[in-house]
Amino acid sequence: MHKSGFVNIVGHPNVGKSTLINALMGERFSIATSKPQTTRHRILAIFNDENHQIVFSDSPGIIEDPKYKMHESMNSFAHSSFEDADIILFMVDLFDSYDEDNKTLKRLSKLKCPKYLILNKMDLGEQEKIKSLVEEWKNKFDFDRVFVISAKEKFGTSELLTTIKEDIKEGPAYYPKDQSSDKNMRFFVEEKIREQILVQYKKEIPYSAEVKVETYKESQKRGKPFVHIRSIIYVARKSQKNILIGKEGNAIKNLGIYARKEIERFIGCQIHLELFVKVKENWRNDDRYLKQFGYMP
Ligand SMILES: Nc1nc2c(ncn2[C@@H]2O[C@H](COP(=O)(O)OP(=O)(O)OP(=O)(O)O)[C@@H](O)[C@H]2O)c(=O)[nH]1
Ligand SMILES: [Mg+2]
Repeated sequence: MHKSGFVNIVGHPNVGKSTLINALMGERFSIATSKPQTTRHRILAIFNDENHQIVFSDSPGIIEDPKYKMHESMNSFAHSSFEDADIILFMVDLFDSYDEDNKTLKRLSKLKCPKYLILNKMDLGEQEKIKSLVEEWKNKFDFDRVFVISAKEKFGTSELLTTIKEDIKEGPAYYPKDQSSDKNMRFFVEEKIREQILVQYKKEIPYSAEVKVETYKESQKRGKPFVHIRSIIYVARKSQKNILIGKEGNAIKNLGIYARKEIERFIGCQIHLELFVKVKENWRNDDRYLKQFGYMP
């Protein structure tokens, strides 16, 4: 018997949704950093084994006070994940508190599909404290299943995967069994570069930057696969371009070194990475750019 299902992970920014996707998939698929609003798109990660196909969906955390049109698009990706799930995983940081009238929880309570509460970051607390917090969560909110995990330490994640496999219904594979995402390699390259921008730059730089791959050319070098990648980093102001490039180009050189390593690991071959920076004033409110960058249809 073959089973399949759509399993959507939702939750506030920075709770560990992308880290969980990576733990379940067994590879660094969706970028995850210590900064909130790391994920900007809806990304499908497709888990396949002989008898199962689980289509996991990662999405941005809902932004309570959207400041740009880009935020509204991110929120629409987040909202869409509430609508098409066979199972919903609502993830929270175990140590955060939620009111009974929390908007997301209210919305979840109206959904018909099975709902799991995923209490994450259990590695950060004492056993006794965790026990009482879990009891509090269980008493306050009604979920079909509750898991206490550490996505980062991969604690409890294989049990979660086993339960999902049990709960999904008999059904066909929706995607070819060798496909692992709805996104292409260019997208993942852009994400790896953006991840390094999030890691290496402070304040508004990561939030003002967008990455687009212009050229992705596969070839051979000394009999081995080789990819040449040319990529543009867009920022919203001239001053941000200067910061991104840094004194004598040192900052962007460093960005390139780390991004190249991550991309090579992901693609599994050597690459040559060229990075350019362009200013597109206020792109986060500009429909043309939002379309070009995949935030709008
Ligand atoms: N200590 C600890 N940290 C965790 C755990 N899971 C995730 N994190 C950290 O929490 C931060 C946010 O993780 P992400 O996976 O990017 O969170 P997210 O929910 O996808 O965030 P957005 O994409 O911004 O909505 C990162 O620094 C992770 O390393 C965990 O189980 N324990
Ligand atoms: Mg994320």
